[in-house]
Amino acid sequence: MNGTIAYIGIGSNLGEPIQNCRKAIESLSRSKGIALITVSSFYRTEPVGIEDQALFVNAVVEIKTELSVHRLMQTLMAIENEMGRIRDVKGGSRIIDLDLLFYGQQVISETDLIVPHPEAHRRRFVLEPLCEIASYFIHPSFGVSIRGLKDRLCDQKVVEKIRE
Ligand code: PH2
Ligand code: MG
Ligand code: MG
Repeated sequence: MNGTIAYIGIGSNLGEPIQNCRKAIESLSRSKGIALITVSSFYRTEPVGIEDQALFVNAVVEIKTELSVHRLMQTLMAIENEMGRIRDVKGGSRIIDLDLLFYGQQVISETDLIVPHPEAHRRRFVLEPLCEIASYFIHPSFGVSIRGLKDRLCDQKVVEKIRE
């Protein structure tokens, strides 16, 4: 498949978070115009932002996609909705969260679409799994590798690989 390499952040802290993440990855792999390339380990992570909520399970996947960035976003949201995602409290508990972290080297700043994800470089729960599968990837806004960003992180929240 020709297409663009993209990275998707996956998170869940409701119900069965590991199962939810697996199910979302399965749905991604079945989606038209998306080829799954690599899946990181799963990580148990302390909540960032609203701290009084359950621990998250987070992972990152690398895909290759023929979809435009807007179509890809629609696909991610459709999977979230199919899995019963309820959008109430911003940053609150969720059955599944699929965030577009990077879409090739594109930098997009529209009212409803910001890529790279504006928080990606500040979050250990993103950079630890991402570094596992794409340490060499260059953040298009900063010109720094994922490894470089991870080494400079201020976020001291616990991010622990789940041994399966
Ligand atoms: N997602 C958030 C807010 N806080 N914390 C962790 N550990 N993992 C997440 O995926 C997460 C979060 C908003 O999307
Ligand atoms: Mg998110
Ligand atoms: Mg999200």
